[in-house]
Amino acid sequence: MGKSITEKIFEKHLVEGKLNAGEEIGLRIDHTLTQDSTGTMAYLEFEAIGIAQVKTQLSVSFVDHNMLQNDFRNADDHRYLQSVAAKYGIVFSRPGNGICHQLYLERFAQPGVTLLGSDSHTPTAGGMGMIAIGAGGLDVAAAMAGEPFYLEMPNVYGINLKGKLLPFVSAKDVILEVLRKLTVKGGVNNVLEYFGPGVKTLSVPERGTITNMGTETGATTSIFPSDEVTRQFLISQGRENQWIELTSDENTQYSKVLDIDLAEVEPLLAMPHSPDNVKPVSELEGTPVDQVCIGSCTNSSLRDLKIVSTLLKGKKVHENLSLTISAGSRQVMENLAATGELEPLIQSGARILENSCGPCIGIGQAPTTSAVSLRTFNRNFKGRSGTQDAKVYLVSPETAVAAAITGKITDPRKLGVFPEITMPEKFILSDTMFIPATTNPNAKVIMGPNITPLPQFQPTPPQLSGEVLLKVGDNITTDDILPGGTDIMSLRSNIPEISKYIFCRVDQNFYQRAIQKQGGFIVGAENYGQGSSREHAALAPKYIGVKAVITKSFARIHMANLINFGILPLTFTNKQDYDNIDQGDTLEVETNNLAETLTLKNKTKNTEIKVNLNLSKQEKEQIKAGGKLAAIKNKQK
Ligand code: MIC
Ligand code: SF4
Repeated sequence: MGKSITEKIFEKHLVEGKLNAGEEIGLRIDHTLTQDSTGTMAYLEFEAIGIAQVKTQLSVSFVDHNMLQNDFRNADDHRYLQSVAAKYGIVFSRPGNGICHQLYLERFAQPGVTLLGSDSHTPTAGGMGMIAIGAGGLDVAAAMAGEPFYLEMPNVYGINLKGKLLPFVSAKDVILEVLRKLTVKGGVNNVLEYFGPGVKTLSVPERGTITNMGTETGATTSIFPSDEVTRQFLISQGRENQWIELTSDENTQYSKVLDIDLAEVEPLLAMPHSPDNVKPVSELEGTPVDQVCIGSCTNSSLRDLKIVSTLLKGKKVHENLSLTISAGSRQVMENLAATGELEPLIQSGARILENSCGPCIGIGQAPTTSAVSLRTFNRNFKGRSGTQDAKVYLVSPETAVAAAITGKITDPRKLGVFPEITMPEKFILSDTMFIPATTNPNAKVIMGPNITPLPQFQPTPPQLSGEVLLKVGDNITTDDILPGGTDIMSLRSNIPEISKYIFCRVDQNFYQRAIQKQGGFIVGAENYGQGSSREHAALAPKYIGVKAVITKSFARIHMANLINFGILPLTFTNKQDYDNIDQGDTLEVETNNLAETLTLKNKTKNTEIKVNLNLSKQEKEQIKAGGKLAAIKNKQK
C-alpha cells in the first residue's frame, strides 16, 4: 500500500509508538514557533524546565498579537521575550515584522520538516509540505527542551482537488467549502492531506490559506505536497536549497476522501457566529456592511494584497463603511510598495494598520453596535471582534473588496474583468527585523512587574469533590472560556489577574462563585474548547480550583492543555447523562487508579454516572503529578 505525505514525514520523525490511527505516538520536533500572547508563558515554562539552550534545529519567537502599548505591560512582555531569545538560542522576530504564520511560511518553512507552534494556526506551514501542529505553550516548551511531542496518530483524510478556480474565486472559498462539508468538528483526529491534479494550480500562499483554516475543522493539521510550485516559491524567497519533492504514493489509501472540483467552487462566506455556517455570497447580496477588514494569518500574503490593490485601483471605499488592511509581514508591505501597489490602497481611503493580528483578535477596530463586519479572517466567534452584538462574516479578499466598494455584500464576480497579477520571481528580501539566534548564557532575562511567577500545583488527590460551577452547551470556544481583546490579553503573563476573567462573557459571576466554592467542576457538551490554543484557558481555571471538566467531547488542543495542568478531562460514557447533571449539583469522583471508566457520584441527585478518561501512560503521570511540568521535573530527579 502506498504512503501518504503525512505518513512519510511521521515515519522519519517517529521516536515512540506505531503509526496506527488512534495509538499514541511521539514525534521529534525540528522547529518551534511561539507568538507573544502564548509565548511569555511558554518561555516561563521553558525556563522552569531548566535547559541551557533550545535543543531544536530552529526556534523562533514572534511578536504579533499584543501590539498596542497602552501601558508598560505589553512592552515589558516584548522585552522579556527578546531577552529570553538572546539567552537560549532563539531567533527573535521584532514587533512590527509581521504575523507569525505568514513570516514563518516566507522565511523558515521547509518541506519534510516538523513544526510545533503555540498557536492553533501553526498548520499554515502545511502549505509548504511539512507537518506543522498547534499546541499549548507547555508542549512547545517541552519540544524546545528536546522532548518528543505526543499525540494520537490521526487518520489521514484525503482531499482530492481537480480543475482550476474560476475568476474571483480564491483559496478562502475552497476552505470555506471544506468547512461547509466537514463542519467545525469534522476534522477532529484527522490530518487533511490535499492531493490531485488541482493542487498545482494553487500557489504556496494560497495553499497556506487553506491549511491555515483547516484548523477550524478541528483537524490535527493540514498538508499539501511539495512540488514544482513549492520549489518556485522557495526560489523566490532565496531558499531553493531547502526544497525537496514530497508527494503521496499513487496507491495511497486515505481513511476518507473528499472530492472538490475547483471549477465548481463559488464565492462563499461564513455567517455569524461560526466558521462552518457557510453560504454562497450570492444568497446574502444586498446586506448593508459597516466594516471590512482585510488581513490576518489567513489572507495577508502578497498575492492577496496585490489582488486587493488591483481591484481597489481608482475606486473609493464606500462612505458608510470603514476598510482596514493589515499586511501579513513587512516583506509583503515592502514588495507592495516597490511595485506601486500600496498607493491604490492609500488612495482608496483604506485604513492601513500595523503588520499584525490586530482586529482578528479584538485588538482595536471593534465594529459599531450590531454592525455587519466582513473579514478575511478565520474565526467569527461571538464577541471576538470586541463588539458583543456585531455580526462577523468570513470572506475572501475578493468578496471583501466588492463590499468595500459597494457598501453591501456583493458577489465579487460582478466587479468586471478579473485582473492579472504578477508575482515577483524574487521577492525583495530584507530580514532586518529578525534578530538571529545566539546563545549567551550570561544574558540577563528582563522581567517587568506584570510578569508573575508560574503557579505551582499539588499532585492530584485520590478523590475530587465539589460543585458544578457552570454548565454550558456545544462548541464552547477558548474565546468563551478566556476572551481575547486588549485588556484581557495584556494579562497573559499574570495568571492571578487573568483568572478573574474566566467565562466573564458567559457568566459574570463565574469567578466569584468559583472562589467562594473553592473550585469545582465544569460541564460542557460537544467539541468543548474549540479554537485558540491558549493554555491560559486551562491554566487559569486550574489556578482557581477547577478539578475536572465533563463533556460529550473535547477539542484536541484544549484537552491536551487540561491534562498539561492536571485538570481531569472526562467524557460521558452515555451522552444523555449530560441532561442528568445541573449547575450547582455536588459531584464526587475517585481518582486513585485513573481507570478508563470512572464513576461520578451526583450527591445532590443521589445518582451515579459513568464517565470515560482516555489517558496515555504519560498523561496519567502528568495528572498524578499535578501537571506536565511537575511530571518533567519528576523525570529529571
Ligand atoms: C487566536 O487566533 O485565537 C490566537 C489569538 O492566535 C490564539 C492564540 C492565543 O490565544 O494567544 C490561537 O489561535 O491559538
Ligand atoms: Fe493572529 Fe488572528 Fe492568526 Fe490568531 S488567527 S494568529 S489572532 S491573525
